[in-house]
Amino acid sequence: MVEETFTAPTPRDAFELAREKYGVFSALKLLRATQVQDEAGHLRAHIVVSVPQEDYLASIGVDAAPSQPDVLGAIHRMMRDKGLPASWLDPLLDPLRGDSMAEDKSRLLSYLLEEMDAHLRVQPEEAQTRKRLMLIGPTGVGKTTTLAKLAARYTLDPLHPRSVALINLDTFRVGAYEQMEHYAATLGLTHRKVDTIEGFGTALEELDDHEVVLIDTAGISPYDIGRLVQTVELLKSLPEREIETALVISATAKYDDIEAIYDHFSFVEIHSVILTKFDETRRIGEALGFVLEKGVPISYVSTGQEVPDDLEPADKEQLMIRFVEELHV
Ligand SMILES: Nc1nc2c(ncn2[C@@H]2O[C@H](COP(=O)(O)OP(=O)(O)OP(=O)(O)O)[C@@H](O)[C@H]2O)c(=O)[nH]1
Ligand SMILES: [Mg+2]
Repeated sequence: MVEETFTAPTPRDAFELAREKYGVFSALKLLRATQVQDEAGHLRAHIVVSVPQEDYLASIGVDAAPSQPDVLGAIHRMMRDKGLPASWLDPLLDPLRGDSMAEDKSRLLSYLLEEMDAHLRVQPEEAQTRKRLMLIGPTGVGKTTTLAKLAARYTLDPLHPRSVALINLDTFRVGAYEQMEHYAATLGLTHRKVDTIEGFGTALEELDDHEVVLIDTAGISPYDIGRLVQTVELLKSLPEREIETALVISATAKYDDIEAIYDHFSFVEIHSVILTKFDETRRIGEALGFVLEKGVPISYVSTGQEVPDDLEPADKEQLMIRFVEELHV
């Protein structure tokens, strides 16, 4: 990496200058930004960026890679920039170095998109089956809202309306019971609050005649050990053969954070991922990259706060279209 300084009226303009010089594919990093006064007394922004060595050499006319421009590197950086992890990209791109395909941007792109399409998994919605579904995940991602949307979706399904009951394992947060009670009352559903392992088992037995039982849990922050221990005990007590778990993740989260959340919940088998807050990001690559890497299917996608409208079963084609659209932004 080489450090280079750019000066402009604002830090943003200065960074734009760097982008103009090196192109949007260059992995520029902002190191420092300071404000200085020029001779005429005007405030100017100085920024220092680090520039990849080969880009810097190319900018002063020294070709560090005499054979050809690094198309493969550019595609790698673009996909990284859109959120896909290097751990997924490298095994696909590294073997192509030296291959003629590595010089062809559109072939490389189609190859990666085909690989994504081939490996991205979605869980089809099965309208007629009995279901015991528990939503788990960090605080505030939209577990309870999604649960309410699912409850409405299953209850009001025009082809296969199902009897739905709700269980609330969130005994931690003030207002959690009321939030769920509100949704249960709106839809006319049975609703149980449970705070012990025995109570959980009893509630499941009593609700056995319902086709669908949706179970809400408390959001757990990775730093809340007490809550984690209690929730682990509850989850471990499950009759596992029957209860399906969906990990709820916000599509606005960064890859590393999603990974930390996933590891955090790794004590329980995760059957699918529900992605929320799709309306709040233009960068779904982080979330898609994560499910690709883990091979876990996406079951639903939440696209807003409206209950029950803003929820869709995951559709691979739609997800791919959205990702491709984001490549051009
Ligand atoms: N924009 C947007 N907001 C959402 C979406 N899903 C949920 N929300 C909002 O996110 C906030 C938190 O939603 P909850 O359903 O209470 O989240 P939770 O995961 O149950 O939260 P805890 O129980 O506190 O862990 C609410 O304001 C929801 O309306 C979504 O897809 N898009
Ligand atoms: Mg909740």
